[in-house]
Amino acid sequence: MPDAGKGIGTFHMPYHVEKGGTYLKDASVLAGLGCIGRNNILVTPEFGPRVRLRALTLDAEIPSTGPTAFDPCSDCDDLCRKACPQNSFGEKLYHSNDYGQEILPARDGSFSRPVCNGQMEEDNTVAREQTVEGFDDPVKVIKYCRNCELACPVGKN
Ligand code: B12
Ligand code: SF4
Ligand code: SF4
Repeated sequence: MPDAGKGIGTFHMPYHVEKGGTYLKDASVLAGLGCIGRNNILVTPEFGPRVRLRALTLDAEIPSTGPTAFDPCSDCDDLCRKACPQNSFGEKLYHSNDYGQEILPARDGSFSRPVCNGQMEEDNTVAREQTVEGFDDPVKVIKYCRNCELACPVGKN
C-alpha cells in the first residue's frame, strides 16, 4: 500500500512477470542503464551484464531517461553465445511478423528459453549440500550457469 501522507508512496513490485512484476531488462533499457546484448540480458557500460535487477514502484511521475546509443555488440565476436553450453542461441525462433514487434529476444529472435532452462534444471540436479558461512546446517548450493554473462568482456576492467 502507498505510504500516504509521508512523501512519495511506494508499492512492492513482485519479481515474477506472471505475478504482476515487470520485464526488468526492458525497463532498464528504457531507463537508460544500458542495452540488451546479443546474450539477451542487459549490458551496462560500467559492469557489463554482471548486474542483478530489482524494481520498486513509486507513486510519482518521473520522466524516463530513454534508451542510450550504447552498443558494444556491434564490434564483438559473439563471445557470449560461443560460451553457451547448450547452444541456446543456435536457431532463430521468433520472427517480427509472428511476434508483432521488431524488438525480439536476443535482438535477432534466437534465444531459446526452454533450452536455457534445461541447463538450469541440470545445474539443480548436480547441486550438493555444502557448509556455508551464516548457516548452522549444510545447505544445497545451486551454481546456475552464467556463461553468457561471464564471457562478455564489457565492464571487466
Ligand atoms: C523467466 C526468467 C528467466 C527464464 C527465461 C528467460 C527469458 N528470457 O524468458 C530462464 C530460467 C531461462 C532465465 C535464464 C537466465 N536468467 Co533470467 N529471468 C527471468 C525473469 C524472471 C523474467 C524474464 C522474462 O520472462 N522476460 C520476458 C521475455 C518474453 O522476454 P525476453 O526473452 O527477455 O526478450 C525481450 C528482450 O530481449 C527485449 N529486448 C531486446 N532488444 C531490446 C531493445 C530495446 C530497446 C528494449 C526496450 C527491449 C529489448 O525484448 C524481448 C521481448 O520482450 C527475469 C526477471 C524479470 N522480472 O524481468 C530474470 C532475469 C532476466 N534473469 C537474469 C539472469 C542473470 C539469468 C541467467 C544468466 C541465469 C542466472 N544464472 O541467473 C540466464 C540468462 C538467460 C539469457 N541469456 O537470457 C537477470 C538478467 C540480469 C541482466 N543483466 O539483464 C534477470 C533480470 C533477473 C535479475 N533479478 O536481475 N531467466
Ligand atoms: S559478449 Fe559481445 S556480443 Fe555478447 S553481449 Fe557482450 S559485447 Fe555483446
Ligand atoms: S545461462 Fe547458460 S545455458 Fe542459459 S543462455 Fe546463458 S550460457 Fe546458455
